[in-house]
Amino acid sequence: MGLEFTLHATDGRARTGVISTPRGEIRTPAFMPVGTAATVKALTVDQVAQTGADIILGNTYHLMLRPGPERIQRLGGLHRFMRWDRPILTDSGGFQVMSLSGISRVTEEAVTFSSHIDGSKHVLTPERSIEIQADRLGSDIVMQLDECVSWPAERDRADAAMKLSARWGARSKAAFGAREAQALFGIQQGSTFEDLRRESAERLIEIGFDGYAIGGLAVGEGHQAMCEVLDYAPAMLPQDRPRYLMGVGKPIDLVEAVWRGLDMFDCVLPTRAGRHGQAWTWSGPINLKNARFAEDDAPLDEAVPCPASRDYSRAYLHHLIRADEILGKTLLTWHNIAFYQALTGAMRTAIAQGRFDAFRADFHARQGA
Ligand code: PRF
Repeated sequence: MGLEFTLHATDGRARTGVISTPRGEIRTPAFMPVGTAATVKALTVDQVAQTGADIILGNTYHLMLRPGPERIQRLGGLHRFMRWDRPILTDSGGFQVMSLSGISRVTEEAVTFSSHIDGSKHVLTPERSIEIQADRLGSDIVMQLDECVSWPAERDRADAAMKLSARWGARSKAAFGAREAQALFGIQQGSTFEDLRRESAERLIEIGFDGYAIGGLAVGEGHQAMCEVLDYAPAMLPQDRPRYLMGVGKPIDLVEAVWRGLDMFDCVLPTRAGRHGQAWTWSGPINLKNARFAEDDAPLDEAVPCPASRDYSRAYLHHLIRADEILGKTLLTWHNIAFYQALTGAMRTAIAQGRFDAFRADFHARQGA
């Protein structure tokens, strides 16, 4: 077993605990900044670490295309390559193929796709995805290859993708074998069909994983439909293993998912939207491009323990973003990641103190959501 998961407290369905890996501890609920191409865009690893992030996410899809997994292995693995010595979770590639590549084709054997960079053809099997993640990159938490259908999905289509994902889960587990220092997560699919979600969970539990992800959400169904799935899906997964909601989300999505029993999250939103001037604060989201910040001398959010949140005026950030200065992207990304870490930290404390319902109500009130 490549990781230990210790639950410290529960409050309703919400949980707080620690995932222990050989590279360090991950406090849950945890938000993983996205480091797609061996970088959390616009930040140094020291800045990422300073926000309190325990783990970051990397992408098989991007790294297999550029600079190539074999090259990263020759350079000592992904941790050494990018100078991040804490845990890394890598996504398996399938989802990025669907969302980013040109033509793609899914068969029982593999997903075949053309690169979004140069159009070159590539094949990704469950076994090759494991090899890239576990052996070449040296990931700490490896995700199985899966097929995520877009929304809305016809039942037959969602059923077939769920079953293919389960078969790929079994092949992933066989390829992963028994590893001491690395962990393998299965991914539940089934779109918004409760019985398909249940069958998916049962098939994955039968295979046996170190942790379980909920995939196939935040693909266009909207906040409410996602919450409806999260009302039943987490309870289908083992209580004593980490539950990871893939590609989610806005701060309010995280709060709602934690309330329903999720432990881990990743999303490009704080980094991507940050580069475009969007910032999240304890008083709600704001966009620094807005003219109302042109002469606002206040910092972004004094309550967030990050230089980007405390030491620069909104007026200065407004100017940097309007002028498309690199520093504007860095500071907004840094602040947003620090805010997400402050948010998961506050949720951990609220759960430990048995006041998560009050925290959630207060968060809704302050975010105007
Ligand atoms: N599968 C994988 N990665 C993902 C997803 C998925 O379903 C999602 C869905 N929101 C984000 N990232 N492998």
